[in-house]
Amino acid sequence: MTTPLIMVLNGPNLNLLGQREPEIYGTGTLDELETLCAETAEGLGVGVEFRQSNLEGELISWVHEARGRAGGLIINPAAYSHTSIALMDALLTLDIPIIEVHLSNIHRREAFRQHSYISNAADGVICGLGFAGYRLALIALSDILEEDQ
Ligand code: CA2
Repeated sequence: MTTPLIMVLNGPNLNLLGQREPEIYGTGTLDELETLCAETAEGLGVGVEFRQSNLEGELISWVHEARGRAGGLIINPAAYSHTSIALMDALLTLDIPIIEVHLSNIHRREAFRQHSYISNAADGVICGLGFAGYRLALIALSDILEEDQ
């Protein structure tokens, strides 16, 4: 039996984590978030690939790459959540479980953040729990993948 792979994709400006707006996004850095995901995945016995891009097209290409490679996908699309029909369409072509994660509670913020195109393509959505949201998404996907075996 091969170890299932979970891809974790992060959208624009998340490379700035820990450097700006700590009151909204916390003080942890993207590298620390990657370490948390790697340690969580190791404990769950799943593989993880963690990536960040500021480019919409690159995120879409990574979604295409997930087909046939990944057993599940976690995505924090950042501001593309609220704008990108193209990223939503790419995610809708996948037949693996998808969890959308936001560090902040987008429903308690500006009106323009309260709608996500990506939620149309996600099996689950976690928001407002900071880094813990990624850990919980990995646990949920690992449970789903185990049930599917
Ligand atoms: O809460 C989230 O995770 C968001 O996806 C973050 C996005 C925002 O556009 C979404 O509405 C909600 C913004 C990511 C920008 O990240 C920064 C991190 C540190 C400093 C500045 C921006």
